[in-house]
Amino acid sequence: MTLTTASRPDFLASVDPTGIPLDRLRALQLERLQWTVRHAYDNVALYRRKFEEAGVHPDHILTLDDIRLLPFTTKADLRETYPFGMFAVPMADVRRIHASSGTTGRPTVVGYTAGDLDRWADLVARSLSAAGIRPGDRVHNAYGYGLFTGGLGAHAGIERLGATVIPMSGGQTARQAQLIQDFEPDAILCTPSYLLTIADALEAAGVDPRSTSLKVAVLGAEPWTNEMRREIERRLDLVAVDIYGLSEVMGPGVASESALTKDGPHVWEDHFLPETIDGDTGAPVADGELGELVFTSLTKEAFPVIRYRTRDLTRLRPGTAFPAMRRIEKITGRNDDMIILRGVNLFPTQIEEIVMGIETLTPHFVLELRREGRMDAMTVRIERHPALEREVCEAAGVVLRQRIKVLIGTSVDVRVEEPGVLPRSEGKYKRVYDLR
Ligand code: DLL
Repeated sequence: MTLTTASRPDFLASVDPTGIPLDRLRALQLERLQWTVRHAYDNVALYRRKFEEAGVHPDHILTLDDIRLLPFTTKADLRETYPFGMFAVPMADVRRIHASSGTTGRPTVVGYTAGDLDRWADLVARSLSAAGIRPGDRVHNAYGYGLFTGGLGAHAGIERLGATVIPMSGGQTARQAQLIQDFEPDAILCTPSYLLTIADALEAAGVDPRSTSLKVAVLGAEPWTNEMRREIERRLDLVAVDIYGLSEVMGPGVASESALTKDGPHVWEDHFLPETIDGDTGAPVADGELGELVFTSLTKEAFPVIRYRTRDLTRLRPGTAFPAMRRIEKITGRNDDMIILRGVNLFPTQIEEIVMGIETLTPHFVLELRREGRMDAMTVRIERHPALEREVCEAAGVVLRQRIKVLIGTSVDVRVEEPGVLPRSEGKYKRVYDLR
């Protein structure tokens, strides 16, 4: 057990994200990368084995670019070592465990030391502050509490910021709508799709969603487009910003957006080193090019991750609101979400973008995939606008089908449904139903 931080208690501490010069940040990253690689090698059998197989040793990491010598880590590695095999500290030093259910197979399990929880709270507080939330504000937290990192991760950050947390969790939507009216929160944290469900519930209760006390929404945990952002901002009269994270790397607050620039989440690079790679070959792609996002943690004690492949697709961009910290472009989708329809690749967010561009349509849609004979077929089932005539909505459905054909290059069916027919989000929304 070599936690070499004991003699240097500030070694893993956060920096001022606004003011840090780039050369200082890069020097700090290198020092922390070297510490992380050694920590993982010394304490996690799987990392030691993979490093040895790749012929690489912690002593070989002399520059930040040397990270490319290291093997990638994938979800399969986490499954192989289920449940605690990749923890790098004794279990007695683990203060909390989270797990993601995953769609197939065993869940992935992650752990945190007291120091990890402390840094996580700092980073969520930093993210919320970037979103414009201030000490003393009231924050309605509708991310799910429990093994999911969203609820408890956001919770600690709200408290750390000095704001007041309303720990709602997900579900009981009518009650959420009621308590938003009664407690008058300044900000809400939840998935973008769930915020739409809450807006519907407010309307169902006879409340104009634009009339609430909410001024800021910090939304993440699922892909969403800038078109959806505009719809949410219009419908609820607030500022919506994007927060990104994943449990394997920490949870919410790996990267977050500034309310001033709203130009994609800044990666908190004092704690995480991002890379983008070609998903097929693993070769690095240049900043600015589309690739799979890969993270190496720089300060995690219980669960260090080395070159973890997120499956998320994005581009790295230069920092703006936080100049030294690179941004990620809004995530368009995951490798795993990609639908291949008769040879054409498409992401649900592309459909979302088109739907949100047609004013007479609602954001409530799902995609159904079926097999017709030897061909795959996709139906977009979309609810009609409750305030509009059926014919108007049917016409909008025809426009949707034409735009999908032109912009994505594939023919789909569009079925306009009655309001309230489709399932509503209570957290991460399931948009695609594969019935093949
Ligand atoms: O969803 C952590 C989180 C909670 C982030 C609350 C933000 C807010 P997981 O359940 O492990 O963790 O899922 C991680 O969700 O790899 C992305 O595919 C997706 N994701 C998370 N945030 C965003 C975002 C949490 N802002 C997976 N935009 C990630 C797009 C996101 N996708």
